[in-house]
Order: sequence, then structure tokens, then C-alpha cells
Amino acid sequence: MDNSPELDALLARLDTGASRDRISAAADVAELEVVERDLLGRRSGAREVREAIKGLDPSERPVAGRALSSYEAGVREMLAERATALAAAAAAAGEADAAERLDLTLGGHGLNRGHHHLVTQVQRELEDIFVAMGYAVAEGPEVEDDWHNFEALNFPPGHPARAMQDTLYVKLGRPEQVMLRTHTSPVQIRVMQSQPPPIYCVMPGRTYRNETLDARHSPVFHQIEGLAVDRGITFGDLAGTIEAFTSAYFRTTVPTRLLPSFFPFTEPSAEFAVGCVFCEGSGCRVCSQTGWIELGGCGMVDPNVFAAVGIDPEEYSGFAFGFGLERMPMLRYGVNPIKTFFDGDIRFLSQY
Ligand code: FA5
Repeated sequence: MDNSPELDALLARLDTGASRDRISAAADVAELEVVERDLLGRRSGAREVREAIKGLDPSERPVAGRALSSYEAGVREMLAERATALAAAAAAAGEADAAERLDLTLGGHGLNRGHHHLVTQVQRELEDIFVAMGYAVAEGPEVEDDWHNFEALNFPPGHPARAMQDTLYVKLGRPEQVMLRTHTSPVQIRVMQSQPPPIYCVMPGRTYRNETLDARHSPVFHQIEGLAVDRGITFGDLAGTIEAFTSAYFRTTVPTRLLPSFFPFTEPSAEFAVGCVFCEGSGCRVCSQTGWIELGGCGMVDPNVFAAVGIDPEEYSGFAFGFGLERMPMLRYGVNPIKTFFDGDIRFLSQY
């Protein structure tokens, strides 16, 4: 049976010879891509033939379909061959160029763009560790009022525990009412005032104390505070959290130790220490032969603190901790004394 004129017209459009000529004429990969689009793409003749097959008599559709498939397969093969040939030619040209090229580069003056201070790097790293555990990050002001820095944290005026933190006051308003914050704990208060539980938050920042500089103490230093308030939070959660972040930071399972302590805003309170990473607990100069290095304080949020911010201590419990940020890189890199961080000596800073 003869083909219908419609079928013949379609088959005539599948011209392998003309396609071969176009493919061979492509001088580089970019041109070859254009040819491929023209021959097989969405607006190509092949695509129009595919659409037109639907309008043929059903008995002729298989013939047209087979012809189209065979044309497309042939074009793809020719495209692949041409691509290989073009790639080989480009590689050969590159080698020839490289052989003739003269290296005229001078040493030059590299632009030293600087980088984050080691303390900032550690702060960011610790934030990432806590964010991965589901914590948010919050900040508070460095100039604080007496209520946030002390009173809401259960240090009433005249409480002897205020003497534990040598305060630098700012001459503003009534005497001794405005100060440089002595710890990051006032940010706990601000966070609890600003949102209802559940709260899982870390609060890093700069803190100030009227202290004489020594190997481990500086009048300006950084702390990172942690606060978790939810139903059913226990001291076990606190211990597990401390172990989790110290292990994540030191990238090994470091032993942690909690010793009874006192803070007006936590009850019970503890000091937490990590096993000395230098001597692995056997005792050395860095850990004063104790095998342990103190990082900070912690405990269960005191009900009086919850009362100050309007959280019901019958419904919620929580833990808090705060530790010196400089302690972490001091331990990891053996930086000593603490003033090394703040001297601004580029020979030290550029190492990290
Ligand atoms: C506090 O500041 C409490 N706010 C910590 C806390 C938070 C307890 C939440 C309970 C709940 P302390 O004064 O011990 O605690 O300081 C905590 C840590 O800050 C210390 O262990 C030490 O690592 C660091 N630190 C304290 N003073 C200095 C200083 N002058 N220089 C460098 N680091 C310091």
C-alpha cells in the first residue's frame, strides 16, 4: 500500500544527511549545543513531526514513529561523536598554548583581608553547637540596670553575694543603679520576660568586672549563658547538656564534673569542670595538678527568679549555666595568659 502524502511529507522532514552537515559544521562546543537544540529541541522539526504523527491515519503512525526514533538516535550519535572530536581538539590546542606560554607573574602584594578574632570564632562555633541541639541565640545590653543584673536574679540590695562580682558602675541616674554587666545572666531575665516557655536559648557576650588582670582573669572577658525552661527539666538534663557541648567542642568525649557551689539565682548550684585535655586527668601545670579545669557555674533556676519574670515554678522548671568563653580556646590551644587574646598582637591572631 502506498504511503499517504501526509506521511511522505513527514518522512521528508527527517533528513539525516542535512543534519549531518550541520553537525560537522559546528566549530566548537557552544555551536554544537545550538545545533542540538535546533535538531532535537522543543522547537525542532523532529518535535513538530512527533506532534504531527498524532494526526496521521492510525495504520501509518507506527511507520512514522519508527522513522522518527531512528532519525533521533542517528542525530544523537553524530552529536556525541562531534562533541568528542571537538573536546580532543580543544585539549590539544590548550597543551600547545601552555607549552608556548611564558610565566610572567610576580609574587605580588596579596591583599590581607583579615579574619575573625579567635574569641569570635569560638563564640560562633559554640552557637552552632547549641543551635544544632535546638537552641536559639539571644543578646542583651552590655550596660545593664541593677534589676536585671542583680535583683531579678535573687541578689537583693546589700546581699553579700553581690561582692562575688566586682562591679564597674556607670555614672548615670541614681548611684550604683547602672553598671557594665558583670555576667551574661541578666540576658536570661530579658529572654524570660520576652517569651513564654518552652525556652532553649544561649546568650553569648562581653562582660566586665573590676578585677586585676592575672593569668586567667581579665577585667573584660566573654561569657556564654545557657537557659532551658520547660515542663519536667531536671538536673540530669543539665549534666547531659554540659557533657554534649563540651564533647562537641573538644571533639572527643571529655569527662565532666559537677561540684556543689552557690549562686543566688540557681538552686541547687554547681561549678562544672572538664577533665584536663592536656594531661587527660593525670595532673599537669595547666590544670594546677588537679586533672580538672573549671569552666563555669550552673544550676536549676531558682523559683524566686521565675517569680521575678512571671513564670509559674509549679508548672515549669529549668536549668541555666554560664561559663567563660576564653576558657575554651585556652584549653584547646594552650593559650596563656588570658591577656594574649586582647593584646592585639597580629603574630598571635594570625595563627587562628
Ligand atoms: C557567673 O558569672 C554566673 N553568672 C554563672 C552562672 C550562670 C551560674 C547561670 C549559674 C547559672 P562566675 O562568676 O563563677 O559565675 O563566672 C563564670 C565563669 O566566667 C568562670 O568560671 C570563668 O570561666 C569566667 N570568668 C569569671 N570571671 C572572669 C574573669 N575576670 N576573666 C575571665 N573569665 C572569667
